[in-house]
Amino acid sequence: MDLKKIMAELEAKNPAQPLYLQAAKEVLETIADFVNEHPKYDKYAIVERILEPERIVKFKVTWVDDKGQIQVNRGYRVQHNMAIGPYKGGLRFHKSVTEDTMKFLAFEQTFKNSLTTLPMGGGKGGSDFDPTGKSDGEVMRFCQSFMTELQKYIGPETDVPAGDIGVGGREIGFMYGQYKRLRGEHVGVLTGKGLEWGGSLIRPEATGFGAVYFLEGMLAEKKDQLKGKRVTLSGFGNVAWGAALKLEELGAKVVAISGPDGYILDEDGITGEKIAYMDELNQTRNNVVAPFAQKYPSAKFFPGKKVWEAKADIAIPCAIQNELDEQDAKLLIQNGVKYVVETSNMGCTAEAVTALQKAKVAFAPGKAANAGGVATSGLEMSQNSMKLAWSREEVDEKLNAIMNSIHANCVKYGKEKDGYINYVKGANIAGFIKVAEAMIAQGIAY
Ligand code: 2IT
Repeated sequence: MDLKKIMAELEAKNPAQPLYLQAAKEVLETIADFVNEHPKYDKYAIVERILEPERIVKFKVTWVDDKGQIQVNRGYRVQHNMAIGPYKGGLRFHKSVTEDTMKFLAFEQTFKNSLTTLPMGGGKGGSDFDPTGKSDGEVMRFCQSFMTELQKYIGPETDVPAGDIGVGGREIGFMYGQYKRLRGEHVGVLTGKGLEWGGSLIRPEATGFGAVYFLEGMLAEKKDQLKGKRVTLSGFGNVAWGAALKLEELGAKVVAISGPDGYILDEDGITGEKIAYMDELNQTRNNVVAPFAQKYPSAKFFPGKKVWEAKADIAIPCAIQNELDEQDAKLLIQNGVKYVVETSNMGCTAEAVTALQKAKVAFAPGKAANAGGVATSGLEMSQNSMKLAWSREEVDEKLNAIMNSIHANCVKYGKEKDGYINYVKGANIAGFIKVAEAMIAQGIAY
């Protein structure tokens, strides 16, 4: 493959889509040598084909707010690649959502889902609807309107959405109810459902748990251990919450969390009821972490500052794309951070990743480290198909095994001559192989 030519064509074809171009470039740069060693991929134009989403649905979502005013939002579903299973991926409700955001996330999801070992293709959707400060009624009306259109394009064997930023159990419930009403079917069309109506145990915790299981693999690779390590997390959503729970259980000390308004440093550690409070704050959808310091005297709030300035051994970004830039990466290196587990999707800029890798910091990319969320969604789909529910232990054991397998695959394809593990390269190659082989086997279909 001619990397320069492909990137130039991609840039010309996707103007004003910097996120998609960033995600694509990172993958292309790391798989180029591998692809060139295997001429069949070029023969079947796999790289060119994988870069084009199979379908993008973009629609209008009209709803009425509490004041009786009519609001208009945009809805999206990018059905990126179905080679290895039905489209699968979350829905994001956030004011920053554009077609570019959706495309980059769906592209990443295809590789991530391939890594999980489960049969899931890649997709992503969402809306520029901003849940901040909205009432339950407003959220419900929005979700119902959104699903009224989306239901035309999804189904348990075609496309199975789930949550992402701004979409949790409440939103999944409202959307599931509307799908059921319109279609008259109680089927596994969404994951992240409530336990009483087809959901899986551990799904809410899964992304955070999975990231910590992946981190255990990274530590073991360096004959290191988690116990006693200082950890900084960004974000206080589902993902950071799940990570904090597992980190406490395994004896690490979370000293800082953050929100869009600044960060919280708590030298006593963020443990027990403080972790439950993280979830409470998240449920309000007010998008501020400051109240944490009012509630807990040991916690200090640093308004407008990024959490990466706190001293730590391990940093786990759990917020949003490009939340950690080159300057932050340099700060982490300076502060002695040895492991960065990117748990947000494309949480680090390309320059940040390069800086970390240059300094030989162990760096796990989101598509590997955060795959536990979608993997557990895959397990929810299995349980729905079998019409039964596994125990907490069963789900957790499977999640753990999946994360170990992803880690092993990253090491297999990412170990460099000097022993440093390039997890980005490993994840991209391992994710690519499965999708590419399936596409070749299925003929020139997509
Ligand atoms: O980014 C992600 O992998 C998710 N938001 C979870 C997707 C899913 O289908 O569970």
